Amino acid sequence: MNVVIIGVGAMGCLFGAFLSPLTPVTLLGRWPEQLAALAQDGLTVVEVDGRSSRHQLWATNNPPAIPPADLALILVKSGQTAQAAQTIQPILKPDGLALTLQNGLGNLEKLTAVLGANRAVLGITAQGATMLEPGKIRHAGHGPTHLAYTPETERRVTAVANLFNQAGLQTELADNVDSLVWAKLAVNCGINPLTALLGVPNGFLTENESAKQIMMAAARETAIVAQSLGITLPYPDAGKRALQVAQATAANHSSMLQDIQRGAPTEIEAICGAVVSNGRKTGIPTPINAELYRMIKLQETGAWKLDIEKTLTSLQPLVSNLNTGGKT
Ligand code: KPL
Repeated sequence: MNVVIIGVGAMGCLFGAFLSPLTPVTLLGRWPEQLAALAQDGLTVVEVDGRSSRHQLWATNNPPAIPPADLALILVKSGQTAQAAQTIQPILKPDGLALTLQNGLGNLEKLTAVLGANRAVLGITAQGATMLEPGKIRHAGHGPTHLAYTPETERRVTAVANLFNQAGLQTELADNVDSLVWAKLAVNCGINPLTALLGVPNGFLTENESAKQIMMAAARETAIVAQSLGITLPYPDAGKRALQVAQATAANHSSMLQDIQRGAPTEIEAICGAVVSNGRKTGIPTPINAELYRMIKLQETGAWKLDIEKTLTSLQPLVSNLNTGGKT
């Protein structure tokens, strides 16, 4: 199976490191320092316990250099998905699959619009990675990957799942896309904006009581919007699920924190923004997601300064309000 990975960030590199011993893999990306580091020294993956491994990866910024692909893994930021779909259109074989493992809502739709429903599929992954420096990542989160399939894609998605499992990436098939996407979304709404605003690793949200409550409330608010759309999440309590993921990825810097730290646009539109707009459609108030969205927008422009106490104090009343059903 010829694999192309779109995106040379931490997650693209992580999947490249797992898959490349088994099958030909090309990474496609534009970040010059990363491409240079990968070409010169390969990729170093540091595990949470300190062990590290080296991997030779082939990465390029030149789409025409890439052989026809059976599988395109989409691991760019959600704001770049439409562009990624255009880029892989001439590379992906007629019976190839483009698989999004990205955060947020709307990625599958963007791939489908360009590649067709027969070639666009979606998965979610509990794997987590942090970029340490060009050519070096920390593998900071372990957990299953779920791939959604339809009758048309089932055979090919099964082949992808088999490849991932052989590579050591625990993978299962799932037949309910919406449940999968919103399950991950609820976790991302809980963890990503708050860690970015506070400038802390995910584990902080399990240790600080106020941060923990805000994380759990944001995840639960997202689950209520999902429910209003008729979507059942695969776990009973989104707040507890966010807590478990924050524990399992304690050492990780969330992707949104990493974006803020390198001055890149965040995925806030596809995460809290999507929850707020869906809540509006079904008449569900989303004060916590709306406030996290507003603060991240300010932080992106440099107008929100890092201040743990101030951030927690301004978010906490929204949680208390939610817990008392709006009655204070
Ligand atoms: O998906 C993630 C992210 O950082 O985007 C989590 C699960 C929160 C792990 O950090």
